[in-house]
Amino acid sequence: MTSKTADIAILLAGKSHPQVSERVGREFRAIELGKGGLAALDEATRRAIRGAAVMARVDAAFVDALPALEIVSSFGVGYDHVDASYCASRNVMVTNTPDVLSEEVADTAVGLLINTVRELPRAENWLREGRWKNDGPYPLAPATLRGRHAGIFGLGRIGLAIARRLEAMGLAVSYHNRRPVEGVGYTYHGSLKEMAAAVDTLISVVPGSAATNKAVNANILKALGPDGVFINIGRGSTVDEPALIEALSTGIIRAAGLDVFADEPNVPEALLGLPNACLLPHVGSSTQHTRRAMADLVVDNLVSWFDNGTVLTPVPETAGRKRQ
Ligand code: A2R
Repeated sequence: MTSKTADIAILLAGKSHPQVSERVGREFRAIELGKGGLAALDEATRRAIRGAAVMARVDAAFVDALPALEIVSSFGVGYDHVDASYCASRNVMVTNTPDVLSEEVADTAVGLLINTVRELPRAENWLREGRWKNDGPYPLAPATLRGRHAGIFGLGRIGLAIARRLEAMGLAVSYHNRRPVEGVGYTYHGSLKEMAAAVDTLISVVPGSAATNKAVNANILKALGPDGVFINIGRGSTVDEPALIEALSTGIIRAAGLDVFADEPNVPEALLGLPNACLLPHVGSSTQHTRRAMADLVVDNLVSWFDNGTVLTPVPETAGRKRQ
């Protein structure tokens, strides 16, 4: 425990990575948020809390309940569970954990794409169920990655890591962001619909936000077309899930690979029943290696804030702010 920060009260909210709990406990005065939530903390404790390491929802009520709160250090690159605009309005710094997970998530995206197009999980089940021995070889996969054209919805840090992999695998790559990215050679589309119509493989890796909510809807899936493959590695909220189920059930698109869902961990029964849906339980960054790096960044942001008044990875809403 360092003498400088040992008295600073830091709230651990949500299911913390063990390395976050352990390091916060070592560097600060850690306060675990129990099942009773903030209401279960006594007033003196609530008033003492100056930082929060979170894997939980942070809304206006959360911020208002902690009058001395200076910083919310969130685990994960997506921070749609944190009301960052409200935090900014209350002068509360918000940080996330970008970059350290980009390559891992890109690996998962490519694995999910291959599994979806080439039906590898189904082929493995064929073997495990004894069907190779009894019924013969697994049927030839109707789809291939050869000749595919991928459209990346959200060519940011993770999107670029996915694009580099797909390029190396021989796929054509296009993208849609609100603005073109300088210095990349991939074809830019100013509208998602225009891109969906131009490609046959749509990969969503945009953050969850009001602007991206259900952006991948029936019209986009129709534009993607009957050979279309949809991969979601970003946020479940970016897709109209009933429209996706309809598109997969009726041949509007060929297949989907999903790592994220609208209401996790509740995956719609209709999706579970679809053979052309390849489903993962939100494992994009889930390796011990990468989760440790994310945990370290959560704590490093807190340490830096209370040491020198700046952070390593602020979210855009609070970038450039310093501790008063
Ligand atoms: O729109 P831009 O030029 O700000 O580009 C960002 C793009 N993006 C959008 N594109 C179209 N319509 C929107 N409404 C929209 N909002 C954002 O998504 C940018 O290129 C990309 C996000 O990239 P980064 O901020 O670098 O995030 P990173 O690290 O790639 O992670 C993406 C998401 C996370 O937020 C989690 O939800 C998930 O992947 O793990």
